Amino acid sequence: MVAQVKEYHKTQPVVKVDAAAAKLSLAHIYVAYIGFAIAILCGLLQGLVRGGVITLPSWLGYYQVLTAHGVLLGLVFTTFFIIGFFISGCARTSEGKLTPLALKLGWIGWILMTVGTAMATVAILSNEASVLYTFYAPMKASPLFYIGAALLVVGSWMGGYSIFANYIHWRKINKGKTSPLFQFMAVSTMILWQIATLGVAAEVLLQLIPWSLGWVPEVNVLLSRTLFWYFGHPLVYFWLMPAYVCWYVNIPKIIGGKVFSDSLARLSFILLILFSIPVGFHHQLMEPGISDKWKMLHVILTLTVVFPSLMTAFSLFAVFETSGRKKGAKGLFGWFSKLPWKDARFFAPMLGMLAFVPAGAGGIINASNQMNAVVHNTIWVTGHFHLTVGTSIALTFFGITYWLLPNLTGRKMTPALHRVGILQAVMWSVGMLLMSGAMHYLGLQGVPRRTDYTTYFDNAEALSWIPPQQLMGFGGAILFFAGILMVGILFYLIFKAPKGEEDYPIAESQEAVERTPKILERWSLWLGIAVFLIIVAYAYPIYQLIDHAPPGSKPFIT
Ligand code: HAS
Ligand code: CU
Repeated sequence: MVAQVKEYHKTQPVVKVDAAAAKLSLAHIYVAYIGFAIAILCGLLQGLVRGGVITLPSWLGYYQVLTAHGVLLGLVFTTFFIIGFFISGCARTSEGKLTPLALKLGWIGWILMTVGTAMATVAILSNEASVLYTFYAPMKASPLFYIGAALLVVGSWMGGYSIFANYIHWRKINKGKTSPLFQFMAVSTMILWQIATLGVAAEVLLQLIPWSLGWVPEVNVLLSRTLFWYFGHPLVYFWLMPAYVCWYVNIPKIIGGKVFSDSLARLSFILLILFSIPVGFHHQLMEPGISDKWKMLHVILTLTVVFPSLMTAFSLFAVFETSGRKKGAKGLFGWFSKLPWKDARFFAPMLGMLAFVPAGAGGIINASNQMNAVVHNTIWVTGHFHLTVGTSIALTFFGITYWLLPNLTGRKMTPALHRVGILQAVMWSVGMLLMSGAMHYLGLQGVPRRTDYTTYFDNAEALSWIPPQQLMGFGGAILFFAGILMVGILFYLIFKAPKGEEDYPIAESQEAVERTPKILERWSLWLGIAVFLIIVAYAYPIYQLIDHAPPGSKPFIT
């Protein structure tokens, strides 16, 4: 192990992110993990309640805890982590620093996001916003929650502008050159986020805030859900793309390889921008009021957006195999044993990639109209997203933390810490395997999602669901301890780990980047096609939802 780490440092130059960029990045990572720590406690409580092990005290509601869990992990941990990661990587690929404008925008964004998060958290903790992370109308939260969510989004736009500003500057001083792959990918992700969040911004600003302030009595529920899912699907790609950045750009360097193809990596990100927005109806396949034809179109586009993920899987295998063969691997699978299994920076994301194979297959099941009828609104879907975002993405973010934190704080990941990191990843995976496996199984039995513990008046069938629900709770408990271990590693990395220099791994490309087609960076073209597809997929159905709006719904408070 020590030899492996030493060997790595012999061949890799150590590059530092400067103090100003490091401070901004760290500020994001810290808030991310504070959200994470509160959320995993909520997760433990939910698991134990659903497993029938505990009942919550009267002052704490199940849906309140569930909302805190979903919002803090799905919206706060992810958004803060992603922007913090991108900011550091953009600095790392711009000779270690960000432009003054990028720094300023980044800090404005961080302040807005943090204030927004605090407002939404207060609303949830005071039981004024038990509406879950999807905040479906007509469930109503206090205006504080919606305004907090809006600030979080606006702040994240500023974070995006910071990344754009730095990228524009890079291209200005490097005229005619192909931009660094990391920056290209960060920009793509933030462009996707810009377009996607317009939907939720419209929903919150035009519908939910006026309604929760009592300015309008009723809300068009179907329109609000459609605007939400216009945002909600690309939201999951906003989580996925940073993990892909790690898999494409960071992991090859860690395993001593190169990016398989710079052009293919860029193309996959462009395809993700084009196809991950006009697909939101795959979350509404079972909803009335949207015609089959439009649902069909969204299903076809959903199956199209699978391609960039398959391209990613292909190029990952190619990187693993070529770097393994370079190290002398023989036979069909000899490369497997050449991977640096004792390096937590590789190990945790690798388990994430493995989980993404069944997770992606589950997604394709969900997207298939007839099968969606079986799984929709069951706890299968909860199983699906704990395998995607909860396993693949979370484990990748843990892996990123193992080099990012020490690189930014001037400390070192010791061999012992690598071992603890590997233990953490194994515990997290085992917990998820049990919990998400039980959820998938229960979903097929028809067990609903988003429900408190109940035996349905001791119905025999519902009673048979309890043992798997206990398994779910058991998995949740393992996850909680794995989460605590992660927070422990984080504290150790911030305060205790030995001082030293940790590399920020950025791989070179196997082919000369000059050969990357220039058209891949012609943003006006890709934005134009994206807008066209969005208009085709959404303009008419939204017009219909407004034109044929049923009577609005009165608020409902859980
Ligand atoms: Fe999903 C519901 C369809 C991907 C997250 N999804 C959700 C919800 C969330 C979520 C949070 O069509 C619930 C929302 C809610 O609260 O209601 N999903 C898909 C499809 C994909 C997909 C088609 N989802 C994701 C990702 C997520 C995520 C990624 C988070 C990050 N999803 C759906 C549908 C629903 C849904 C329906 C609605 C269900 C309902 O009825 O409510 C695809 O993008 C998946 C493509 C992925 C692949 C896998 C490629 C594999 C790779 C790994 C390679 C591994 C290697 C290592 C190289 C085809 C890249 C292997 C090594 C070895 C040694 C073997
Ligand atoms: Cu989706």
